[in-house]
Amino acid sequence: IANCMRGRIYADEARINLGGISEYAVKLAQAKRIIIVSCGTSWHAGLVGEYLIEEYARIPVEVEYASEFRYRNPIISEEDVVIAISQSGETADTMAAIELAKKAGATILGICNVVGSSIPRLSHAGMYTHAGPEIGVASTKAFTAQVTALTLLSLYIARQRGTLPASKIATLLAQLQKTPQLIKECLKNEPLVKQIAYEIKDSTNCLFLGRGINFPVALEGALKLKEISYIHAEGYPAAEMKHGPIALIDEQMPVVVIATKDSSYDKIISNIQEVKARKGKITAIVTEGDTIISEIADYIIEIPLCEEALTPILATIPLQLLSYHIAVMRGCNVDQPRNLAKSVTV
Ligand code: F1P
Repeated sequence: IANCMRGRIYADEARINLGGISEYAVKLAQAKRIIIVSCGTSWHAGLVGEYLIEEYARIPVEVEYASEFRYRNPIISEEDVVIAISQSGETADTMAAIELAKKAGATILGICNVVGSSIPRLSHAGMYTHAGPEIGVASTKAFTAQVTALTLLSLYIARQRGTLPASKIATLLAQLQKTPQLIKECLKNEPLVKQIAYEIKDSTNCLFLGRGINFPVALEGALKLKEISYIHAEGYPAAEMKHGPIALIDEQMPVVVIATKDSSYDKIISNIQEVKARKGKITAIVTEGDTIISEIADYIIEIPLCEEALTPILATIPLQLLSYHIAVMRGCNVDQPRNLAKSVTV
């Protein structure tokens, strides 16, 4: 995980233990469906989780905004497993969604950061992300820790169900253990990120694009910028651009693209070219050594080469740093953004 706020930028390890869910291993492996409920940044982590669980464990996943889910009449069965994700463990919408699912007989697993908070107590079992306290209001290291927890969970279920070769699981776990080191590498780019922040800081809008597992990272990049710098930002799946947002692109529009070397790479290059043709200012998060995108983009930020499943953890770091520096340059209080509460308990 990386702490990216309040002038305290450092890499650390989140110690995540799956022991707490072992009692529910069979239930999880046999689940007909997994429903993830959460809000804000935690919802974005849930979207990464959807990709990972469906890809590796082959169980259908739905990711719901708890704030919507709680007010409709969702179809929930006893065979569903509901995963509630929350940094604070106190978010009222997420708690209400849990109560609803519990009444319908679903099994509830919590993924929370604050030990002893309400959501773990409402859940049947769960895991703590142990990312340490979020000093500021906006969630940063909790996000990378949540994604790490969901990566572990997807591999855990895949192992129970036999949906992924043991060798692939071993490769991913070995790489996961190296992420603190890889995150340190990402943090070395901070001076460059600061320069790019300077170029973007006076913009009124910003677009974030990603595909596949990195689409939720684009959403999170946009949310962080909105939350702490008050620049209007949108996250979009890059392939959706042609269905509307492309109309917004001109020389005034900064576009941040997650363009790492993964299964979406070729397609994202053509999306970047579409932006370039309309004079959008492109910042691309790329895999180190990339030579193709550096020819097209205005700025590139490299992250280390890693398995596709781990790119969300690494690609998030420069985006968090970017919004942090933009917010500081605009004179915003990064710890206490206006109108935002650390945990939304109403
Ligand atoms: C959810 C959340 C945060 C956001 C802000 C408001 O909180 O939307 O992601 O940064 O603090 O609440 P949580 O359920 O993850 O604690």
